[in-house]
Amino acid sequence: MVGVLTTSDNDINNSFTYSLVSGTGSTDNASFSIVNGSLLSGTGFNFEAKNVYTIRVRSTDQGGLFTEKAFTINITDVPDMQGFVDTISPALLTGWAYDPSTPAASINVRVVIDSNVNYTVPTTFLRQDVNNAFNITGNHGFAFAIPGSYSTGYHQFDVYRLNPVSGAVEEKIGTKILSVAETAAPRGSFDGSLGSSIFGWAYDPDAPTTAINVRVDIDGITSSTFTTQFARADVNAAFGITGNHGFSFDIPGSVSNGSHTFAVYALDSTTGGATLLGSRIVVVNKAPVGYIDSISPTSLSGWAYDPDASATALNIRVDIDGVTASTFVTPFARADVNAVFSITGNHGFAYNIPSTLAAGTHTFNIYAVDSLTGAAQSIGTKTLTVSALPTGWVDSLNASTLSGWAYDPDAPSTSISVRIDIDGVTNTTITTTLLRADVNTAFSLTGNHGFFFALPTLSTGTHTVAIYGIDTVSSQAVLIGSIHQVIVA
Ligand SMILES: [Ca+2]
Ligand SMILES: [Ca+2]
Ligand SMILES: [Ca+2]
Repeated sequence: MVGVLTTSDNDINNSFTYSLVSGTGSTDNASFSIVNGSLLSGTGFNFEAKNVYTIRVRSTDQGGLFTEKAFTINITDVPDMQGFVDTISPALLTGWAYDPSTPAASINVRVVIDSNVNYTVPTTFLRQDVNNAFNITGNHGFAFAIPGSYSTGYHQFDVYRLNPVSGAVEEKIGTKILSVAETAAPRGSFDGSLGSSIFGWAYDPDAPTTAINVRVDIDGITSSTFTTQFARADVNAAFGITGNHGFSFDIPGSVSNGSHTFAVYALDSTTGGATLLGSRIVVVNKAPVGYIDSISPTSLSGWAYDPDASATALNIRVDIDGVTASTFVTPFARADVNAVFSITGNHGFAYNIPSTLAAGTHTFNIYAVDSLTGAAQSIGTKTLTVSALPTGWVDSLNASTLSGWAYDPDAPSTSISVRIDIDGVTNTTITTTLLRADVNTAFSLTGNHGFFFALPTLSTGTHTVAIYGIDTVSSQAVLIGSIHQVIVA
């Protein structure tokens, strides 16, 4: 706007409208316009090209009476910039600059990127257009090869003309914005599912240190969007990146049991565009839970149930030393377990440990079999050390006495207990208190391993006598020899 037009009139309360009219002084009317009483410039002015304009204006009152006047408009000079930034591309920033004190010489400009990094760039190219416009000579064009690459988004390039002597900034000659477009879609993987969660990784090559958003669709419906949560050292190493790019997503409890299609998308760090990382069928299912309560040389007991079928007995598998030894269905109710978990049905088990296990330590792995998937879920591991069983010999037995020897290979210097059953009823338990040098020599033993026992008076007739060695570890009674018959006349 050049100015506001007013009119003086002896009448008060008049109003006026203005227009540009032909006549004396109307030479430059075409360079102006009048809107609502304001004089507006129709073109840009250049002091060097034309610095005086004349126009003719008519003021008309509400009654149609008018007056006209010619105006002279002087253009004020402002210093021209001795430089300009013409173009920017991802590779190149171009422009020109010269110093009026040395108009034939090349000078330097300073390029400041994102108010941070700066470069000094010489004007090395001939710009004939510049030279013509300013009536100068020499090379005043510059072309700055933009170093490196810039992350997606906007970057500001400010350019300054430098004093050819001091190197100080003379003036800013322009600013350009470099818009770095999206270059790469996210990468990642939907690795799989584990229990009630799915997991994988994702990153955007345009922002390789930044966690990005991941979207999970279940059966075609978006379930959740979240950010990659933790570092995946393997991924970071493989791609030479840093930051948190791993994700784990807990399957919502509202998803019903059974097979569902899970599709996982990585969302671009800039555009938000979705890149499919993978689609998998995931069987949503809760694993069985259970516990091994105890193990003894003869029995292993515990309980298990599948939360998806909590009223139903389920299969138990017993592996001994890595080999499946037995599978069975939980056969009896455990009132305590049912009460704690508010369930019903038979979830208790007691497994009879085979008597044929060799001496030594054995590992028992117990699995509960998922009611839906059939997958074996470990509910615990126990070890059991099976001792070597006692051995011995009955040297003599008659109606009044018996003698012999017995020892436990696990305790070769220790006396052991010997139990004597008469007619199927335990009569007494004695200890091997007698030195048997022959036995010690024969079996490389020390200590006392012989026994002698005076039988109680037996009634007339036939009686059975059974002699057992008692294991030092398990207290298992092992028959020595066979069950003997004694006939009392
Ligand atoms: Ca991207
Ligand atoms: Ca289940
Ligand atoms: Ca033993």
